[in-house]
Amino acid sequence: MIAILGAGSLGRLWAALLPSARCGFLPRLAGDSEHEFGLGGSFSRQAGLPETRCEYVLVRSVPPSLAPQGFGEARLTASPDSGEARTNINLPWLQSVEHLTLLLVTTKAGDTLAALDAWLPHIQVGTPVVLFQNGLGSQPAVAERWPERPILAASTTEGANRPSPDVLVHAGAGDTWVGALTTSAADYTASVVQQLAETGLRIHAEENILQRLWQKLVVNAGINPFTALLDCPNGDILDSSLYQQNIDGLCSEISVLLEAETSETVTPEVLRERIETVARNTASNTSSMRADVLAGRKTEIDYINGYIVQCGKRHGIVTPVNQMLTERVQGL
Ligand code: KPL
Repeated sequence: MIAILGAGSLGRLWAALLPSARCGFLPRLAGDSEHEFGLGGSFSRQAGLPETRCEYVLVRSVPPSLAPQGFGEARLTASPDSGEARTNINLPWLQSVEHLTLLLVTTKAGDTLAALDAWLPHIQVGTPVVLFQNGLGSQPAVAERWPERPILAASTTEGANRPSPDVLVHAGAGDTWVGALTTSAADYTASVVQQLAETGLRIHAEENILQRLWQKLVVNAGINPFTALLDCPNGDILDSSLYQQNIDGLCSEISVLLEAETSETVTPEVLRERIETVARNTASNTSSMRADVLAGRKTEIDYINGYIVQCGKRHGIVTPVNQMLTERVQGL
């Protein structure tokens, strides 16, 4: 069985696409206030939509008991919403964590340590754990806390969002890279890739997942805070004076830091081009940070531009633009 911890957009996407008989959500035992109790149950996949845009409707159901030993008692029923246009995908809460082949962690970056602290004592040490958090910081912290476990990280460009609490939209197909963070995890990468590939999504094994996470971090650092501060879709930041006045400074800071942290030399111009290519390709998207602000959730700024600032401090590199963006988003 594959367990999913965290029922945000990405967790629901995996749940909707993995074989339903082989996966289920774990109730949250700890974490932030956005508990997923009462989620789970069944997804309805709406037929007739273009392949690149599928909508899933989540039907709320009775929450399981919160105690790990008791959560097997909660059986969930199939969705009553089985109209002709929809194919139901049953998605139960997990009945047990005894025979897990995989744990997917799709919690927000800031909730991850607490969520795993609560669950890992109940999960066998040999179960691979895949971290899907945005930004950087939470993944190395998990690997440091449980070095004996097979901990992997994933970086994905799948587009998924929730236009309303019970609807998941798979807005665009992308790629997902998975790689080992702890030593023992290397032996598990192939089997994890194989299990995730059952979704039909494009999954790749990645030798250097930290480098891949840095590449995504740069793009998020150059798009997300601007969309949150300007309250606009990704593409609209490009013409704004806030972006125009700060993007070169931001890219210079990151370029110096990348060299110090990863020994990779990438010019500020190349970084800017990468950021703007993604902003143009996802022009009408609402970034995850803007979505968090709109929904009144805590943002992941501390794991994106805030992580860059912290990393700069470790290397004695000043990062005033990242600092300014972090503080302004924190103040929203
Ligand atoms: O990953 C993203 C996010 O919103 O967090 C981008 C690349 C900005 C796409 O929206």
